[in-house]
Amino acid sequence: MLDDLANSVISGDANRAAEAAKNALTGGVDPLNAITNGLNRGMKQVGEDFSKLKVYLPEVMMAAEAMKAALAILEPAALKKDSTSIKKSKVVIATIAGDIHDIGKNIVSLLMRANGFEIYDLGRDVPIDAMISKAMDVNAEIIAASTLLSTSMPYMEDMIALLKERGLRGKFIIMVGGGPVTKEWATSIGADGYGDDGDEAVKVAYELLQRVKPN
Ligand code: B12
Repeated sequence: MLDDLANSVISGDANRAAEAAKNALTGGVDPLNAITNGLNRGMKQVGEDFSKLKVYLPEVMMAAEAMKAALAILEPAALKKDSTSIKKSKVVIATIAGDIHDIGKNIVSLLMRANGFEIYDLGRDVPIDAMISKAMDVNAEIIAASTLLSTSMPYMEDMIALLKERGLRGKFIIMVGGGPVTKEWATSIGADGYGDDGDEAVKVAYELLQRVKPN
């Protein structure tokens, strides 16, 4: 069933992906497992094929549509998990300015939500000022920024600079992630945390909430 999910993304077939997602749920596959070890695996393959010019942008777009169709079915099931025992910390998350990639960010949102965080997802191509304003409005503990484009990475650094300029840096935990972002780079720009995938994002967020207390 996990292979079927992966292959539906690779073939860019949204109907097949939705069907595979339904089958996974009725077959008792944990929805988060279906996302991580099924859909993500397929998209990783598409990314590799794209880099090797084995597939082109239209195929990637179809793969993205297939992934979204399956996620729409798996997401409600993933959120049914009981997470009431965890304190609801508020997270403002977005794909940062200039970048429209949102599949990874959506998965991070989903996993954090499934683990008890209260998520304010601002979408994609979001200006840094809008991220900061929302975090102030809802009194968030964490701002999480995603990007898959190296050309948008500097906005993460700009966001931290803007927070400092406004005397707000200590108020928020800043987490960054996405394809070209590395742990080393995150440290170099003064972010508090980095995660390689959705599971790590959740783990790091928990750790940071205990270690770095926003004031
Ligand atoms: C799907 C895809 C698209 C889709 C996006 C659909 C969508 N709605 O997201 C479409 C077709 C629209 C697209 C468009 C473009 N794309 Co594109 N795309 C990809 C592809 C194949 C897969 C990305 C993906 O969804 N991966 C699956 C998800 C699950 O993984 P992920 O995003 O990495 O997220 C995980 C982790 O990174 C982490 N994470 C992510 N965010 C965060 C945030 C935090 C806080 C934390 C802790 C963790 C975290 O957790 C996630 C879940 O596990 C990649 C190839 C690749 N190798 O990544 C190229 C890629 C990202 N694209 C690329 C490019 C260049 C583009 C375009 C500019 C192409 C063009 N010429 O128009 C445009 C973007 C235009 C723009 N202004 O944004 C390049 C980027 C190169 C770079 N480093 O700058 C890549 C790497 C392809 C390549 N090899 O050249 N793309």
